Formats: sequence, C-alpha cells, structure tokens
Amino acid sequence: QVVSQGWKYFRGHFYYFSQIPKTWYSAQQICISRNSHLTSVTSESEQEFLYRTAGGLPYWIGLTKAGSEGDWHWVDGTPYNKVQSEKFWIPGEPNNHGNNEHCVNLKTSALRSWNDASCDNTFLFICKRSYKPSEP
Ligand code: 2F8
Ligand code: CA
Repeated sequence: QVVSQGWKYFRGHFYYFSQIPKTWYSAQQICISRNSHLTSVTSESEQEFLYRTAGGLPYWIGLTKAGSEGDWHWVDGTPYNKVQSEKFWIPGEPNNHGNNEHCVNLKTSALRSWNDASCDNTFLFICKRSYKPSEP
C-alpha cells in the first residue's frame, strides 16, 4: 500500500487534513476519490486527536442531516450516537442558523468543538480511511 503520504495514523485509521477549503459535498467527493470518507468521530480519544491536530482551524467532518429528513448521520455509515455525541457540540449548537445549516465542522480546539454550518460554505476538511481498505 503506497498511500500514506500526507496521511496521519491514529488507532487503526489514516486521516487526511486538507490544505484547500471546499464545500462539504465537494470535500466528501474528494475523500471518496481517495478511498475514504469525511471523518466520523466515534470516541473521545478520536475527537481529541482530531481537534488537537486541527489546531483551532475549522474543518468539515462527515456528519450531515442533508438528504435524511433532518436526522444526523455519518457519511461513512457509522451509526450516529446522539447521547455519546452530545459532549462534542459547542454549547448552543447545533442551532441551524438561518435555517440552512445541515453539515458539521470541527470549529475549535476543544472537546466541545462541533458546529453546524451551511454545506455551501468552504472549509478545510478531514478524510478518514481504514488502515487496510483493500482487505476483506
Ligand atoms: O454564534 C454561532 C454561530 O456563528 C455563525 O453564525 C453567525 C455560524 N455560521 C457559520 O459558521 C457559517 C453559525 O453556524 C454558528 O452557530
Ligand atoms: Ca451553527
């Protein structure tokens, strides 16, 4: 497997922190083209790795309620755990500002870092892929 350039390893996955801002959908398409998805967040340690590496810059993650009748879901297929995820939202978020915020970014370098924002905004983004994606 040749592709680890620019990818950071953490506990069984590789993560790509982009250097070019994209809309949420465009970012997800780029992740897919690199055998990955916009990242899910499934534990406090993973969240810590992500916000520390992000260093306070906002990055899109793979959480959206677009196309799902308002239900938050991860684009990599991970089930969204509402209870376990409460502690990752910035206080007061998600607030669906302007009635048009259906995608989520990691906005601050803190455990409570998630904000819902308009999917049409451009931000840096984080892709996540498994360590050995081509193995069964
Ligand atoms: O105050 C929180 C609020 O700040 C901005 O809106 C004024 C954010 N908008 C964008 O990032 C585009 C809101 O999402 C956020 O809730
Ligand atoms: Ca918001």
